Amino acid sequence: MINIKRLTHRLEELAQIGKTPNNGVKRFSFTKEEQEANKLVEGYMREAGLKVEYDVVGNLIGTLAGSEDLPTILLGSHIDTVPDGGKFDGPVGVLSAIEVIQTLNEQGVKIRHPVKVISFKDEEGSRFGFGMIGSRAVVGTLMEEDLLRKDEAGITIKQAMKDAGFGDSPLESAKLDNIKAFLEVHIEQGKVLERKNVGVGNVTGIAGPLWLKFHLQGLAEHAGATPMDERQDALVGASLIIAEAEKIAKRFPPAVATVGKIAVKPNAVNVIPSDVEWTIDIRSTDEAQRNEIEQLIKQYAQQVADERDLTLHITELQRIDPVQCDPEIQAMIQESIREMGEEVVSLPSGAGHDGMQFKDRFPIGMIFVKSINGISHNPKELSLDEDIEKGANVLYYTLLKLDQA
Ligand code: HGY
Ligand code: MN
Ligand code: MN
Repeated sequence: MINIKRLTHRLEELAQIGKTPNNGVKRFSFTKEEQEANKLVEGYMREAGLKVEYDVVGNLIGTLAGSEDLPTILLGSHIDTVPDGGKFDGPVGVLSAIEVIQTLNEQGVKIRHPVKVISFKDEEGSRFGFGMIGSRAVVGTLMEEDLLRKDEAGITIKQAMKDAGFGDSPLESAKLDNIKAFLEVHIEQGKVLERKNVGVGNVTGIAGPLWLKFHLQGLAEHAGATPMDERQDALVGASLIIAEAEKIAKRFPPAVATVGKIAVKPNAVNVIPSDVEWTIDIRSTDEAQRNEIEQLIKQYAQQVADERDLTLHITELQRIDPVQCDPEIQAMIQESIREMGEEVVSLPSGAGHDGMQFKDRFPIGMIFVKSINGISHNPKELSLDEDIEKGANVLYYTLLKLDQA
């Protein structure tokens, strides 16, 4: 069984890096906080007996040689965060994987397949509005033009990558071949496990996020001197579209749609807004359903723009297909949960994860750890030690089953 004291101590130590005033965590990719966090995780990987390296995009990779010449098993998650995130989203997966390898080495258990533990670069997409840079690179779908995306200071991914000491060889050099499967432990970030009163769960599939940026252009005019029926008010237009997006999404449960970011220009009390930019994050485990929601929102937005003499531009930021977790790996996870005397609960993931990038390339499996009150992407994010211990032990037993398969 894994050493939960060591695992939770490392979680706590990592959470100190990028700490925010209200006890959250902010570690954006290619920043000094994230680099510092990578250094710490490198040390854990070495202590676990992993050979440490970085690839061209800055994925931190710990490798354990297998006793036989077989395809590689990938483990891992991410340590980058949303702007004011919790300390469990990502690190629970990276540190559980390291803990499992360290435990196996301490027990002298030989693993047949080579194993790579990866801390994937920029899973969240918080800094550049384009996520999963590391997992895309690992399967060769990260393109040069993707690196032209900019953060709010106008710095491109390419520049940030270079400034952090990466990016000095072709992107293709990050591609990993001959992979058997990918296994990830992650916090649920929802309320299902809590409602079912279990600490861990088997993930059946991952909802696909579609991120769109809406830009509505009207005309800046004097707030006092412009009659109400002669305005081209971009913000009133945007608010009608945002409210309708929620109504549309509610017609298609369990799909979701979220407006998370908005910017108004010129953003002055006494000026009618000329420009509004906002994002919509639409998710469903059913791609056809997600496409229907997308079309309905876009049609309504164009109708509002036409009626109010506004100009509408919609940019696609990212479109990731929903993915099913491999049935055989799910069975191994369920068996491991049963062997630990826990009730088996299977559930889909509303949140996106790196495993989505591996769709149609190699099988994936995910193990969820209960989130208290289902809160995540928030400093109040919390998972209990006993549940984190269960998640890491399920990973331990599942890895052994996968290694024998
Ligand atoms: O957006 C997501 O679902 C994940 O947290 N990156
Ligand atoms: Mn995550
Ligand atoms: Mn997240």
